[in-house]
Amino acid sequence: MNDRFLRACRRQPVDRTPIWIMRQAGRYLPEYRELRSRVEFLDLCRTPELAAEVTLQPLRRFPLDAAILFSDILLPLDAFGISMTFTPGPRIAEPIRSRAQVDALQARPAGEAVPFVADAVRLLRRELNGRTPLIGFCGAPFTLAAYLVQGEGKEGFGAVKRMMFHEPATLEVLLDKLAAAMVDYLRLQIQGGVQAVQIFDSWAGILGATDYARFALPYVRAIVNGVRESGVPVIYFVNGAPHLIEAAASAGADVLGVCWRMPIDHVAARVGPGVALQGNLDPHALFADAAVVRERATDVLRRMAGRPGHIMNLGHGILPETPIASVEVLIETVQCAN
Ligand code: 1CP
Repeated sequence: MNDRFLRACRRQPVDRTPIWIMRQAGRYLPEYRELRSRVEFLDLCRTPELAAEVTLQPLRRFPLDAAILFSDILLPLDAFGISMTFTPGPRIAEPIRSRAQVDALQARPAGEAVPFVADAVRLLRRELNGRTPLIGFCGAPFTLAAYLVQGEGKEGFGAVKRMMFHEPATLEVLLDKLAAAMVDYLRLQIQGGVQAVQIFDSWAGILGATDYARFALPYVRAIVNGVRESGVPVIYFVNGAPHLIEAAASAGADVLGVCWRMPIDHVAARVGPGVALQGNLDPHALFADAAVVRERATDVLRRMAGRPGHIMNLGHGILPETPIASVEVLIETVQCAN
């Protein structure tokens, strides 16, 4: 089995730097768009055979070192009975704005609410047959709350920040409930067979350091602690977070996913050797010529050369219009580098 990704998560020696790409299954692939033109996004996620198919699509094209389950961070909110649509971003039918709404939220077990996720994981483990490790994931509580309170994706997420200042205790109750539900959800994926999990904190960067320490970090720690017993490596990706790096590294995850904004060796110097790092090529670099893609990817590798525990990745999700040829150049560059 190709275990260089799992070895790098644990900061063990590897034959070369492993690579996978955040959001590698999805809209930049013509075969995804073709399938998606016939099937609604939520139906793709909720049908194990189709979710497994989309997960495998990038692996058929590229020699990636890990697969990531096809789903979305908001899917497990089904457990709270929250109804949503994707157009293409998520829209919550009734945004959560009041203490009464938060108090009324009660999670069903993930195994009852989203059994299709565990089924997709089991199917994938059979199909992958030990060739490539499978990553499961969830959203971090603050990022999930940002969508739940705002009702949709929106730069700034004013609604969750208003709740944070006006009704901090309400937000804390919501975050507590989300953290507990995500522990249950990740355990379901781990029981199904995922070999690593990533917690996506895409919006934590809108918080100042003091508020991050109160409204984001403790709930990520709760998730990390809640799955630690399984022994599965945990990756914590925080976006837009140069001001939060040391705090984020203290969440207890095995791997810190680094956004594209900082040179990754500067992050390494700030967090020390106790955590592996994942990242962090700017996703927009893939719109450049092959020579530039090669140069930028080599630069990231060079910055991490000799440091145990580096997983090559982008510094945020791959963008929908990304040329396939650039993805090929990126992967070749990593494969040939050491
Ligand atoms: O129409 C479509 O095809 C739907 C587009 C789409 C896709 C392909 C959405 C809606 N989600 C996904 C899949 C998805 N989302 C995956 C699996 C694919 C893979 O990784 O290979 C994952 C891991 C996610 C995670 C996700 N969803 C995040 C965290 C990662 C990140 O990019 O920061 C976030 C913030 C979301 C919310 C979301 N879901 C979909 C969209 C378009 C968005 C972003 C909305 C916004 O602008 O806020």
